Amino acid sequence: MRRSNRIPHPSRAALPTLTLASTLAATLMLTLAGPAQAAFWAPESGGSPNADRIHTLYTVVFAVGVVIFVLVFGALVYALVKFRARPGAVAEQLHGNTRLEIGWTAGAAAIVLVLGVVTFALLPGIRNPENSDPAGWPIPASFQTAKDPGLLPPDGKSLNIDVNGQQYAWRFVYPDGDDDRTNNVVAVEEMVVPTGTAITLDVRSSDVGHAWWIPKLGGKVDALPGYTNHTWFKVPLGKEGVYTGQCAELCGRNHANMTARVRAVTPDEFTAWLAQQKADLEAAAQGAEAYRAEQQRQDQEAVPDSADGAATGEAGTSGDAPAPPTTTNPEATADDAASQR
Ligand SMILES: [Cu+2]
Repeated sequence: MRRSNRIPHPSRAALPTLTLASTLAATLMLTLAGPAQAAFWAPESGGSPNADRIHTLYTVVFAVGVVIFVLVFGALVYALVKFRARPGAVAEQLHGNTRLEIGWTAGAAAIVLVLGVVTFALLPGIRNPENSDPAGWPIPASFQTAKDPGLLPPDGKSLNIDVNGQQYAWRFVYPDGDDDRTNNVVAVEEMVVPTGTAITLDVRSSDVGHAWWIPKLGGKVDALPGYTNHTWFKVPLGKEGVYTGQCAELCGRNHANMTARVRAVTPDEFTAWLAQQKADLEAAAQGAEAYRAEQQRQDQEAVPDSADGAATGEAGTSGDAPAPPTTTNPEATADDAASQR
């Protein structure tokens, strides 16, 4: 039995037209998809000057690459068509073309030179922190805990935050310059920062290798146990909002859940947030202190009772009293102490 409903093959002549049309349609679709697809072509940016410069550098290199691609493949397709096999055609036998060879060597060298110059021109702005804006958060001296001048903005002032990766969360500590690490403001999973302010990060890990990356705020930084890596960002004033990222190094079975968020707020909102955090810590510390005092009082009362019964004399350590609260600050853990500089 013969099938009568076969789809006819496109004619030979229609094939190149079809290919060209579909390529054009795909290109148009991707181009017109607009800002939502911007990250398809280039790294995300817009949240910090260093991310913007990474974007610029990428775009320049990409554009040069596109020009080279078009030239090389244009020449290739031209040669394939123009010099394709024909009955009786014999290829010209030649040896070398000095001008052409010097030309493409010099051309390639020039391309490398241009890319090198552009890269080295943009690199300092990507690596080195910028000063805060005049309307940024006035950083109190106690929060300027980054000491290495090579990692600071030119004016030497940054809000320094400890970023600690652990399976499977990011923990942010805002050291306040004193030796008491239990009274430092801590945030988990969401870092809160003021806009218009130079933020420097000390990136560490408590366990395995992680990678800190909020694409709109700059490049990726490894978080490794035993090392401290550094990066920075400055969210422009007026660009308040939430910037999201993801641990960018496979760190275990829940790696996919290790998201990261930076919430940029106005300098005034940040002042209020920080004050609230400090107040909460203070209240928690006072609560713990009151609890300890009460426990001590109860233990002392219990001494006469246990003295006539128990021979051990370890008054107050047993019994059914609930466990004392842990320290007010989850930062003060042993593993963290080990990973400090
Ligand atoms: Cu991780």
